[in-house]
Amino acid sequence: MTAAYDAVRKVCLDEGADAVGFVEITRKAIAHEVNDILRAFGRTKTLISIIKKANRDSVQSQSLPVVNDEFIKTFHELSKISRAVITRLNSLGIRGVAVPMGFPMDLDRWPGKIWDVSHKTIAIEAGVGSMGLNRLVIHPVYGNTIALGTILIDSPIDKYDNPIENRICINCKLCAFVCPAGAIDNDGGFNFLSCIVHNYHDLAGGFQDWIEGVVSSNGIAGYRGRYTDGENMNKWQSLTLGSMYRCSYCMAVCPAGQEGLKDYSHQKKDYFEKIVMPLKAKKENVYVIANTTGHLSASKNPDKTLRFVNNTIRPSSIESFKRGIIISFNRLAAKDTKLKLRFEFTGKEPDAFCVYISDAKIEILDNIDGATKVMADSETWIDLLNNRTSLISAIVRGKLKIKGNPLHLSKFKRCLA
Ligand code: B12
Repeated sequence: MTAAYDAVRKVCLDEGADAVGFVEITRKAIAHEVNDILRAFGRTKTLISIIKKANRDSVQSQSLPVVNDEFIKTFHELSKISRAVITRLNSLGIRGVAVPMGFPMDLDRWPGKIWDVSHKTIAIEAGVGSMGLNRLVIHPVYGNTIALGTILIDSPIDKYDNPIENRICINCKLCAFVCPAGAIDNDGGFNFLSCIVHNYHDLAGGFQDWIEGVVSSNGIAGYRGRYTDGENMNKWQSLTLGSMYRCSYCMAVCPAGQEGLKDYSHQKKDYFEKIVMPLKAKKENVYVIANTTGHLSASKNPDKTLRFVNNTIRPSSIESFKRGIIISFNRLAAKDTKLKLRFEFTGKEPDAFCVYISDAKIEILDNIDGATKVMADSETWIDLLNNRTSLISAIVRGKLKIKGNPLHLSKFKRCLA
């Protein structure tokens, strides 16, 4: 049965969605997502991108409880709307599932792709909004203060949507200016690690580091020397209520979209003073990994107190190692490094790829000339990265061979956070 675009759209809007768009499962631009989509709902024929707008004034508040309460409620509302849409569609003979807005995610896949559907990718394909410099989807009217959801249904639709042609981001770069952890580059780069270790400090981003801090502290005095009582209480709050972000400033300051531009276009100075500067100058802890761009950026702002954390995103597979190289790449440490490495893995997870580091940038390539070759058993390599074995032991056991300069491996390690 093919469902009618207008009818399904009306169901979504009637149930409280603020915008809706449709994407077919066969669309090329989402091909890389299809396996995970079908894992979530094997009958998927159509993806419905659905959004709920948040109250912009709450997101722009300097009070984190106000901001976080707004996030929790908006996410919750969107979940409720998605469930209600499915119930209505069920009565029309259409089956479907709603993908969670954020958590719960499949943490067995950590640190791989733990989410099933990238709502941003679907929203963009569904023409609901376009990507901003801050890596958030911006709706033409409501801006980026929106929660995104996706409903997977088993029915094709008689019409599908397409991406918006014009960019909604106005390139004001306020998001890059206000980010306390330097995660947003003026040229469109995004430093995932800087964002997650600070913003998600009381969530997934800081959890393992805290556990390891607890275990390795020397008694109660050692623990108290490491963590303040306020930090302990923030952990309690986040574990109890969920979604206790430490930031969201990149979303708060974004003026793009019709509603936001009303506040911004004719009174930029006022907007800067009332919305941007209070967040930039807010006195607070910023969590950083030492000697990374996050550290450098936070240390330039006298209103921020630096708190150092470790990178606990450790690969559990060759696939997550490959992704992790990009995520953990430390531009600061790599600024004078030029390196070509070729990895060849055998055993449980065979794979081969090259890593090229130059001009503080990293690339993963299929082939490269003149690279130092690292040939390893895949499980041994993961053990090595998790300190469960040593390089010497791996070589002696014949599980790892290096062809070329062995020092290149330690040079490579120094380029990762
Ligand atoms: C992973 C994730 C994050 C990560 C990475 C952010 C990112 N740019 O992708 C972190 C923890 C940093 C994060 C932070 C935030 N997030 Co978030 N996040 C997600 C999640 C689960 C998937 C995002 C995704 O699809 N990325 C893939 C592509 C499309 O994104 P990308 O920017 O092109 O590429 C980056 C990622 O792929 C990442 N990456 C690459 N490999 C890996 C591997 C692992 C293990 C991880 C975790 C990430 C990762 O690095 C890439 C380059 O930076 C979605 C929920 C969902 N299921 O979709 C919410 C989502 C994107 N987040 C959202 C929000 C609101 C936020 C925050 C504002 C939260 C907050 N209150 O502070 C911040 C904003 C930070 C920012 N400027 O992006 C909203 C966005 C709404 C909107 N208007 O677009 C979403 C859609 C949740 C929702 N249902 O509404 N988030």
